[in-house]
Amino acid sequence: MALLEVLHFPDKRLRTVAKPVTVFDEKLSQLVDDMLETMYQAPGVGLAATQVNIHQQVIVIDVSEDKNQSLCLINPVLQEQQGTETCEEGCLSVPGIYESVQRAEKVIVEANNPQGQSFSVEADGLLAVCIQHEMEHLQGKLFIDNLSPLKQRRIRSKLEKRRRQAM
Ligand code: K1U
Ligand code: ZN
Repeated sequence: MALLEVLHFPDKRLRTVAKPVTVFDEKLSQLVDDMLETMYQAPGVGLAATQVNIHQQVIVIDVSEDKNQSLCLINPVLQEQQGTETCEEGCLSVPGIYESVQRAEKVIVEANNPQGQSFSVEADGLLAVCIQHEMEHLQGKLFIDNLSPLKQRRIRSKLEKRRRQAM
C-alpha cells in the first residue's frame, strides 16, 4: 500500500473529467487500496481518484465512526434523487475551508465494485452528501463551485494569503 499525493485547489488537474474504468484488474485493486489508505490517513470520509491525479471514475468512502465500513464506487451513475438538504462540507483538496452546500437528501447510485460486478446503493445523511461530493470531483467540479461568486473570491484570497504566509 502507498500514500498518494492529494492535489490542492487551484490545481488545474482537479478540473479533468474522469473516464470510465474498463479494465478490472490487480492494478485497479491496488489503486483502491492506496486511495483508502490515503483517505484514512488524511483523515477524510471520501476520496475521488481525480484528487490523486488519476482520471478514472473511482471513489472510496467510509463515513462509519469506527472506519471499518469502506465503500468503493467505480463508474457511479446517479439513478434517483429525492428532496434537498444543506450540509457543511469540507474537501481534502481545499484544506481548512468548510461551507454549507445544498444537495439531494437521498440518492440511489448504481456502480461497479473493484471486481467489475454491478451493485446499487441507496444513501441518505452524510453518505448521500459524500457520494454527491465525490461524484462532482469525477466531473472536474469542486464543492466551492456551488457557492456564490463572492464566497468563491473570499475563499480564493484566504487560500492565497495562507500560501504566502507558508512561504
Ligand atoms: O472529497 C474529499 O475531499 C473528502 C471530503 C469528503 C466530504 C466531507 C464532508 C462532506 C462532504 C464530503 C472529506 O472527507 S473532508 C474531511 C472531513 O470532512 C472529515 C474528516 C475526518 C472526519 C470526519 C470528516
Ligand atoms: Zn473533495
